Amino acid sequence: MIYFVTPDGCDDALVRAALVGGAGMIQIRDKTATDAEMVAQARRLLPLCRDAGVPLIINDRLSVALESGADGLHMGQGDGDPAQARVALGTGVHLGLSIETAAQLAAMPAGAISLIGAGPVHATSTKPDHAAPLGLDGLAHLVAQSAVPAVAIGGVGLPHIPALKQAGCAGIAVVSAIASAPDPETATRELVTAWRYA
Ligand code: TZP
Ligand code: MG
Repeated sequence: MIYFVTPDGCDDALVRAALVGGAGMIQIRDKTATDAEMVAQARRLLPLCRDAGVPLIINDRLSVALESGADGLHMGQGDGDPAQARVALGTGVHLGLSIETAAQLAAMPAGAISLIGAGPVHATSTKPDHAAPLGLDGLAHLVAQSAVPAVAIGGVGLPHIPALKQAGCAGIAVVSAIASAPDPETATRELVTAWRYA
């Protein structure tokens, strides 16, 4: 599964291209938008995502996830208590959590979490404050320990797909492999095809 995570200030056309290209999940991640802007963007994108049968997830902001009616929330390690977020979201709503180390995985309230974003696999300029890269071996080790499905994130793209699928990942989460591609729709389609046949 190819999970498109938006860059800051993402316009709707880029999300549309990822959907048309076959992305299986979308996350609105925008460190520059106001809550109101994120709610408005989520409300515009929800009908497109629903048509495509693709969950729309909000990064970091529980209140935005609740107010917009999005399909779920993705939390980082500094974004509060996932168990409390689970109570607020209710059962059956997607809740993702970023996992950077084995200690974080061990401390995770696994029953509250639908999916982990494990990484960064590689260094990436998309998230300047990222944790130490795990490398493919570190990532594979984390995924093997995880009780919940994992997507790999951080500096990943087409060349890494075979190893990441082999490691047991449920998919890859990407920003620049789609957002910085000359043709984001085609780039998404190539990732989807590569994942399918890896
Ligand atoms: N979390 C860990 S690395 C990262 C996030 C949000 C950024 C991933 O961006 P890219 O461009 O796919 O490396
Ligand atoms: Mg966060």
